[in-house]
Amino acid sequence: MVKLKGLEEFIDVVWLHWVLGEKGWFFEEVDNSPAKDPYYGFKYLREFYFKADPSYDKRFTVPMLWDRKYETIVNNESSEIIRIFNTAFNDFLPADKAAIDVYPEDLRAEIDEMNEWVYNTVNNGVYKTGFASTQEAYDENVYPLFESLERLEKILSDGREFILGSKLSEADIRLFVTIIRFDAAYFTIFRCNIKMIRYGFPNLQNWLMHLYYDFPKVFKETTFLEQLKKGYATATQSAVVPAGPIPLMVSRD
Ligand SMILES: N[C@@H](CCC(=O)N[C@@H](CS)C(=O)NCC(=O)O)C(=O)O
Repeated sequence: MVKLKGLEEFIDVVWLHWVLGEKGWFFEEVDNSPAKDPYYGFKYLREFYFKADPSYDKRFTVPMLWDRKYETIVNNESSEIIRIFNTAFNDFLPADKAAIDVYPEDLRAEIDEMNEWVYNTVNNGVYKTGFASTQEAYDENVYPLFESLERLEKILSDGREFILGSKLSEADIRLFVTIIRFDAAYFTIFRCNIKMIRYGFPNLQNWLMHLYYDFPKVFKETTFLEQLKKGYATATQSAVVPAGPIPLMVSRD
């Protein structure tokens, strides 16, 4: 959203290390993470949460949107941060960027309806499948996940450019972040392995490649496949990173 709306001047994106440590997310001079956070010199994400509220006792999650002026957390819910970025800076943006609207009036009902099942069975579905500790819980989630992928595959079968037709919308952004991780991480590490996107869902694969390769600033350059693969491998019991898939992202050539 920062790249799509051209918010770099207002929003500084600071990356944490891809390892989820014992004290939660932390900064470390590895890949694109700095050794410490550039504003306070914090080592851990939790330090921001405690600065905002010393009695905070919930999870220390990313993404976390911090207000540098008021020195507090604005929001830590990705779906809400998408909506904030969609409009909050419009008055300060050039006309072409201000005009970008991923939640336009005419698509709101469709977006809301889609968010409901896509979130429950796909975005969160991969986690419910991956962290299932019983066969029953796994079965309860893996089949609805793949039913939804089939449903998305069918939606895209009329050759439309984006999930809801000819306009890039919130539905694409929310789905992209899960589908781009699918073959690289969820298929193996979360046992979401009925089919791979690249071999089993040609329309979803084409849609994914379209976003990734045709809007590189927004999607390709903000995706760190090697890092996320290592991150998911270490987040689940084992530090061993599976070798495949090779290539990690299918090339267009
Ligand atoms: N509602 C949040 C959930 C965020 C979330 O669970 N983030 C995970 C990483 S994908 C996290 O930071 N987990 C850290 C932890 O549970 O300690 C959102 O989607 O923005």
